[in-house]
Amino acid sequence: MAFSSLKSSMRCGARPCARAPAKAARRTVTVVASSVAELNEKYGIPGSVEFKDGKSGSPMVVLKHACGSSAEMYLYGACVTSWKQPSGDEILYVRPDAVFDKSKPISGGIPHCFPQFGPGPMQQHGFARNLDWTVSTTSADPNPDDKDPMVEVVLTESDYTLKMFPYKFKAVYCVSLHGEQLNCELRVINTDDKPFDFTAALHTYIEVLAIEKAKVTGLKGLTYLCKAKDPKTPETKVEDREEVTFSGYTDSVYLNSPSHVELEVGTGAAIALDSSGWEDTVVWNPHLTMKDCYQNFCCVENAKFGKPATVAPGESWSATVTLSVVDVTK
Ligand code: TA6
Repeated sequence: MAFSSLKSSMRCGARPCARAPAKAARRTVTVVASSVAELNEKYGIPGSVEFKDGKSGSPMVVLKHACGSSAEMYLYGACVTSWKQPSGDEILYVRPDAVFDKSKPISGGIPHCFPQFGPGPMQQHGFARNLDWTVSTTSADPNPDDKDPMVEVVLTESDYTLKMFPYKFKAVYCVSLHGEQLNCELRVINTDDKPFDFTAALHTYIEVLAIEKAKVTGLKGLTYLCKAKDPKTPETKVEDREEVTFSGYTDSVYLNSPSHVELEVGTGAAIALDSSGWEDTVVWNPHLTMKDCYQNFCCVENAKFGKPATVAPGESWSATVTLSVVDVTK
């Protein structure tokens, strides 16, 4: 963790952008690449989009922006595990108990919850976080003033998913760097001949200096489901705090939250989440149930939970979030 230099990296040159525009350099092929060498051959853009073996040999993609920011995403779970500022400061958090051998979902970064946020009949947070996603396209703009690297991955139904979610679907996840900002866009297409419902979230783990110093703003006045006592029968409450702080186990689903929410991380910096389509915000800190690490992170999750998404055959649902670093001392 190197938040001490975080403020010096806030050049704020980047503009909010839900998704990178069409790029001049684009690599799209239809053949499924299985090794890192093949992935680089088919989709790699040297210096901007590179594939490598990550931990436990699990393939990952590294995005590098010309401004010096970077991001890493494992294809297993399409889990973004790193987003760094040009200073080298890491913004995301990966729990010390995280494993990368595909025996369980990666615990940290930005795991997917789809097609169930939970709790519910399916495994906790659905199956998207414990399946390999397939690369569909990459791009990077050769214009040196605005060189946005992007990777798009897809997940479709399989015998495994059909047992839990009996529908054909295509989930398309696009991750890009716009300057120092991280953009994540999820689109779920119904490729079946009957409608389906789902709930979803991006379970974003953000590193904090110390949980006692962390504050989430933008939630005052909202109705929330407090899952702290019993996640299956949450209590409905109304948030009266300007700043949500953490003095114990916290697991709250804020319904109809605003598009802009911030997490102050305790260093004078905040991580802003600007979203569209997600509708709800989940705030989670495990407190003493995870003694080894609860001090170091807070999850602020964009979710579609209160009102599940309903998608008709041939239709799609989409949502975006842009994460950026904000200087709250100014
Ligand atoms: O998003 C919050 C939450 O649903 C909590 O209820 C808690 O169970 C947590 O996620 C679990 O996440 P994990 O990645 O450990 O399955």
